[in-house]
Amino acid sequence: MKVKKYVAETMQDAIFKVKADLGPDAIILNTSKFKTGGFLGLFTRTMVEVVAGVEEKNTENEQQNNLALQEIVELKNMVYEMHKSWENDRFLQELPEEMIEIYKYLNEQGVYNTLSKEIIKLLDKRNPETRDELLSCLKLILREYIGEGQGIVLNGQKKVVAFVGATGVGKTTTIAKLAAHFVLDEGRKVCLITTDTYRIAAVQQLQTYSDIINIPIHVVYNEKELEKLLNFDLKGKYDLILIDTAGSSWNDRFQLGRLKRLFKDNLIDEVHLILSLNTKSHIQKEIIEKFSIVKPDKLLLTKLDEANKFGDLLNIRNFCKLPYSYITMGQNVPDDIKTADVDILVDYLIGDLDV
Ligand SMILES: Nc1nc2c(ncn2[C@@H]2O[C@H](COP(=O)(O)OP(=O)(O)OP(=O)(O)O)[C@@H](O)[C@H]2O)c(=O)[nH]1
Ligand SMILES: [Mg+2]
Repeated sequence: MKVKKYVAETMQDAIFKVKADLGPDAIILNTSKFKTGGFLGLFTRTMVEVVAGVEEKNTENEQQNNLALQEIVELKNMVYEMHKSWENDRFLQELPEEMIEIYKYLNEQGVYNTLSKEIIKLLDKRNPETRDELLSCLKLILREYIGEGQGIVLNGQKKVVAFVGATGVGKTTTIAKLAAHFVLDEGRKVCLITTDTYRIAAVQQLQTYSDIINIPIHVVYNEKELEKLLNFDLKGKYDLILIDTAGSSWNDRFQLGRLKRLFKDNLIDEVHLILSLNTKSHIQKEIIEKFSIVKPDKLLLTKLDEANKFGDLLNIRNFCKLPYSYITMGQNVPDDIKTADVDILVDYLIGDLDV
């Protein structure tokens, strides 16, 4: 029991103090009066002293309840895991050996378990009879999940395309690769804009590429300058304008807010959200959610050369249906980039599958 002493001028005040401090369950253990103050026995005041206590049973109970709840949650999780593994075993038992191999392979590639199962079920339904049939059915299913890649298609149109993404995913390098491709392979008039004015080196980095490819570059500091460039100074002069942006952490609301303001006037035809494939799946999900603020049209995947698993090519589909535009697989400008051809992506995913 928690016991405390309260002093007040009246019993009522003392009890009020007790209740306020110990709550309605408090009990009075002792009361007494005493005199205080005054001079030579005059002007003294009579005070009331109350000793009250409250059972600490409640907090102990609360702790016990919390412990019990925690145990229940742990037990529930255990049952769920057991059920999952039992279901898994049953699921596997009913499958032919080659399908089990494929299922395991997809799991090793980091494909979400539910997604692997879904794919195996679809495969099983198609009832392939030979090994070749099995592989081509699997490829067809994966193709459907991954979807056709959609690079930048000009078809006589002039386009403004912006690239956004987390810090260091390869935005600037990818823009240089694309600029070189459109200038050298397609003979287009290309111009670069950078809004990445936070790091001095960032402008310099793009400037170096623009010098090598021999195309103009503009640096803009705010949305007004961007609007002026796109609406007046550069309007109609280039087949393709590529916009680089400052990398922002997906938690950086300031940078994301700035991006949103930059893009608000519908001056941009396509926004590509760049994702590095060496980032963990659950973080990809967060990044896609955070960057949805700038309404990306396509996803561009970088650093495939650094990834050792390719399950995310499918996992990303679970939370985002935007088409893949390009993939990059190295630091070399301009070579290490390809349109996100669905067959190439399927090969990345099941290239060394042997059933
Ligand atoms: N291995 C590999 N490295 C790449 C690839 N693309 C870019 N990089 C490297 O990744 C690093 C960062 O590239 P940047 O292009 O500066 O990335 P960014 O997104 O512009 O970075 P910030 O502007 O700082 O946000 C550089 O060292 C690039 O060479 C790729 O496909 N594979
Ligand atoms: Mg950059």
